[in-house]
Amino acid sequence: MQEKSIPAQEVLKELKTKLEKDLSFNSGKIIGSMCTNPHPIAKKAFCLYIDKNLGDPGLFPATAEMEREVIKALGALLSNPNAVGHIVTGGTEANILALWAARNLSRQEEGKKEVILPVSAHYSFEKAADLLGLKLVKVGLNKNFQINLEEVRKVISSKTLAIVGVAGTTDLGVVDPIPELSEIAEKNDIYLHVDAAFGGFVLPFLKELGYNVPEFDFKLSGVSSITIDPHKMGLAPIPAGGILFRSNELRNAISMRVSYLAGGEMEQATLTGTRSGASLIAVWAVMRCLGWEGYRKVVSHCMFLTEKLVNAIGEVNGVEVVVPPIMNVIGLKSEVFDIKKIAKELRLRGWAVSLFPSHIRIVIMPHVKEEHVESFIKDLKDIVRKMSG
Ligand code: 0PR
Repeated sequence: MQEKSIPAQEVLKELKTKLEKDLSFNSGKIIGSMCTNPHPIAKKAFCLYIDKNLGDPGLFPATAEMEREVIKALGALLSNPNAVGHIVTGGTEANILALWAARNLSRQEEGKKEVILPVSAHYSFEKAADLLGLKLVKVGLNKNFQINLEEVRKVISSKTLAIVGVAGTTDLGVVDPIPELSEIAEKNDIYLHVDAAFGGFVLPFLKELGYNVPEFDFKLSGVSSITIDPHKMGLAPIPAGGILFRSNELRNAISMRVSYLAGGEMEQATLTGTRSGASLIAVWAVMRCLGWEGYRKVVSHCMFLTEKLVNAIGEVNGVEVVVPPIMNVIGLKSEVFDIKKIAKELRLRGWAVSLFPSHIRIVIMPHVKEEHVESFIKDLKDIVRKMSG
């Protein structure tokens, strides 16, 4: 950093040039990300209330009250208006908090260190296990890319601390059989966490839209906690993840009292101390502005475009979808071409797709418009045609 001050106007100009290389959601080229352009009201609210700190709720009691309102609303969306929890930095923190609670709840029971989860689970569980001294027991998938229940039953033992099911996997948007996992968890008295970081803001609306959606939430009595991220399909600015516990007793397992704060004594159950109130207020604002009706429309349009893309892929020789998509996540594979080469060609044409070991992931987020999908299809067809010739 230089010694002398620089006028703000100049710094802003500098920022503009320095950030030119970043992609923008508005370009429509980001077609493999789980984040999107935040809703305008969320951006506005975020900027207006940037100074709020939920780490000292005594200073910001109204913001803290709004967090309870958001959690109650998300709880209602997930079939439990009595759920408790927090808006945190993202799905990673939410997943860590869930396993932290599970570990603390079973602290008395020596040797309970294993977490059973599908190989498709997000890498945040690796971080959680490393931090918490837990061992991940990874289970394979069935032909529908869901956790293999037979294997789950086999690996359960007296060492099992928790089971994780995913409602909207990172790579394919697949939903694990949560009703069966819930039954298994209850029968064996094991903590069940559902990672609906992406699916939480999709599945309830798909259900209302008449799609055949499997149960995945607190309606299932074995579900202890759920991750649901507003900064993915919730149209909120980063950072905004969500962790919901079935009851206060579970949340209390990770809560601690802090007595010296300017706002007075408080108790906290998040990883971070100081944390953004603006994020939470932005989540509140976008939920209020859209209402469930608004989210339903967003999801409905994303699914319309997803289906359009799937149909178009069906017409391209040599490429196919990995599995018919349940939500707005599409896996693209090929038995004929090198999928990495297709990804490379797409990227050369500016398409920011995700690349998994054997497939390309496309996510039709709200910033992806019909013309973007059409132009993507055109490019895909062209690439495949050139590769065939
Ligand atoms: N759980 C699931 C099922 C996820 O898919 C993700 C992230 C997480 C937890 C962790 O959430 P945070 O990243 O909020 O901590 N899913 C996306 C992924 O890894 C995140 C992402 C978002 C990646 C935008 C790229 C991107 O441009 O693919």
